[in-house]
Amino acid sequence: MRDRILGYLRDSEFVSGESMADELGISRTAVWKHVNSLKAMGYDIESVKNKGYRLVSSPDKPISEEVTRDLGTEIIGSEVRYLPTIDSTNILGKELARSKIPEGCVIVADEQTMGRGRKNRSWSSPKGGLWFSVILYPDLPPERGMLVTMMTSISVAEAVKELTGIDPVIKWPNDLLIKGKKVCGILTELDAEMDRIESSVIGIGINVNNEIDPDLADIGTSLKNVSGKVVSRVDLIRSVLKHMDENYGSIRRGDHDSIRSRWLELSRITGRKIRHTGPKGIRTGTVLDIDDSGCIIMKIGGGSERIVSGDVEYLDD
Ligand code: BT5
Repeated sequence: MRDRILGYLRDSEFVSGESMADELGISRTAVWKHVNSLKAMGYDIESVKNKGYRLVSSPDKPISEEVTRDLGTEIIGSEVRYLPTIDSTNILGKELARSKIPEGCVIVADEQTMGRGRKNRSWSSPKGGLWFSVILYPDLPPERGMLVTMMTSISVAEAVKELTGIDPVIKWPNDLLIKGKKVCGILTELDAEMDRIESSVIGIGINVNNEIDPDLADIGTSLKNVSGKVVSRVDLIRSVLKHMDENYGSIRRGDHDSIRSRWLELSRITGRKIRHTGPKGIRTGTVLDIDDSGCIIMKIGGGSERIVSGDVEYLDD
């Protein structure tokens, strides 16, 4: 009912409480209550005597009503659950994935109290940023799981470019950097059997208008810092979801190659000298390629090696 009232408000300059009550078959008091709950959600609605209600502005909050409006995606954003505060959107995402919520469900929060990075590192998630998780059930073997992270980093890079004109660089395996500083991190958590992925919860953290923790100022930045203006979080998440829907379509069609080549284009990693920290310790080498599973093929000494996990630093900036 509230959504329909919002629809009427969006469609015309002024709309009377009486006409909405008639069309919806509810009382004018019920209309008034719904208008008040929209106001409490952050919608600025004025009421003018003899004219009715007018929507002055919508909140830039990633609430379902704003994110899903005419989104036009096939899978991603099938449902959007917004919470003002949460421990971690990935924790709830994993619970919902276990209960087999329909694919494409998004959980988004204004702030996280226990935001996590890889290897249990913490992820600073204050108000003003975009912290969300997307649940997918990709028909892929576990060793191809990295493809969903790759298509996600491509999608965020495309959305950032669309909204700010800035081209972020993808850093293996999951970061987006602008001028060498991290603006987005991705944490993909897979639940897999031997031969197939059961579910994939893709956690995406984007520093949008939030303050960067002083301890992270040397390594992190926000879109507001780099663009010099406030960026709409609603527009940004909508754009990310649309790009993800398109790129996930490529994965579903079995077109893994277009993901790999787009990722290579946006990462410009080939030929770079890197220092890799992983299970075998710290080693340096040159990136020869990224394989179909998203692993780095690194030239080291006279041979080459496949890098599956760990952290990478560039040595030739
Ligand atoms: C990541 O881990 O980059 C994955 C971050 C994923 C965050 C999202 S938010 C929604 C969802 N829910 C969650 O709980 N998580 C996901 P990693 O590559 O391990 O990087 C972590 C490191 O980045 C930390 O150790 C810090 O050095 C740094 N860091 C922490 N918060 C940051 C921030 N807001 N911006 C830039 N760098 C940050």
